[in-house]
Amino acid sequence: MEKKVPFNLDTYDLKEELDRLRGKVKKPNILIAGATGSGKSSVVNHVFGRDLTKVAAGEPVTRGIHQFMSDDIAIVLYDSEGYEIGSARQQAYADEVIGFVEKAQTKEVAEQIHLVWYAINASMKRVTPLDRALIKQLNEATSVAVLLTQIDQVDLDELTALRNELADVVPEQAVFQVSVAEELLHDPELRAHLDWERLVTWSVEQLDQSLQEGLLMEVHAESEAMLKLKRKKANRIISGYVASAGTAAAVPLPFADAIALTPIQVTMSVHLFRYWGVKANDDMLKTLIGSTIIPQIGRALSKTILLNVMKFFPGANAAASVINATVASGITWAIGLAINEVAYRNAMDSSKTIEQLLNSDFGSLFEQFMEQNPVTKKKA
Ligand SMILES: Nc1nc2c(ncn2[C@@H]2O[C@H](COP(=O)(O)OP(=O)(O)O)[C@@H](O)[C@H]2O)c(=O)[nH]1
Ligand SMILES: [Mg+2]
Repeated sequence: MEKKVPFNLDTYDLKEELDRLRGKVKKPNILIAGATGSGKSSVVNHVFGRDLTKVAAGEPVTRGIHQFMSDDIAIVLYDSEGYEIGSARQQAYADEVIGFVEKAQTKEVAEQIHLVWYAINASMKRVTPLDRALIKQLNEATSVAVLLTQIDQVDLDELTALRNELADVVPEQAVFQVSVAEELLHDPELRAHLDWERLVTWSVEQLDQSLQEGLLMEVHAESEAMLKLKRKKANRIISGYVASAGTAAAVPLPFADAIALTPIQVTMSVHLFRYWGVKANDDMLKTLIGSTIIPQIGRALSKTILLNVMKFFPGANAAASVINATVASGITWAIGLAINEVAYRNAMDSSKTIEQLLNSDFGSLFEQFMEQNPVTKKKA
């Protein structure tokens, strides 16, 4: 049997682990299409909270389409230059875009275009035959969201007319009305007419599970609906680590020292912090984990819960300080959910820092999730 070396957080190479994680995250490829001035850049800036075309390095992949990617950005963005409405370039643009997407779809999945956001300026009050033809073709190749942009400039009848023009081109659920006008964004009543949250939810659902995390990481989540979606989707990250904790089996759990973490749970914690965009360098993360999470897990496990775990799971052998796979999975699950909940609370209300929240809430959340877990919950 493999000899177990006690885990040491101080010597744990967080950076190496982060690089490995970063390399593993698959990135969704998103193409932004539509006429010049339709609002493509404004959409990107609003959804991602920053101008990704400025942050990332851009490289032309065709005459008019640029690819923007960076190690620190979890999506790859393709921005097409667009065309002046009515210009001769219009048809050339359509040919270029569909040619690019159709070619991409012949490649391996990682290189395909996973999503298109097609912007139509609602204030133009029409959908051109070229838009219709191009959207139809794109929709046969991949998932296309049609964004009716700048809706602050039109009335409801005009919007309805535009939607009707799209009715035979894309499903109704794939049409989104948006605007970045402050007077709409900041008015609760008017905001209800905007589909920003629905656009993100729909887009996430179009993606393969392995690609969803990248999009959710980059989305600038502010609203409760968006943050809840992010919280829910984190379950997939957590279950990956729960599975590896299970297969690692016979995880040494020196709970007496209150160091109930193994590399699996530390990596999961870091992964979740990154997913939620917690801005902290490696040393800060180590300190956070070491000073806030570990002692609380230790305390929780050493009181009632662990006794119950021991009692009901014969595989958990207190004398040997070794815990069986089922119990290791349960603990990992509870740590993951507790960190996820803390990060969600931090995003909902930034009046407390992540460190304060970890100190005040993590322990009770951990116990609560241990109780809820079908594996580790106490039996009456
Ligand atoms: N009123 C209004 N103007 C917008 C909106 N979105 C973009 N614009 C304006 O439309 C112009 C073109 O927007 P931009 O995002 O650069 O379009 P792009 O050329 O497709 O990237 C800019 O002057 C924007 O300020 C919107 O929702 N409402
Ligand atoms: Mg632009």
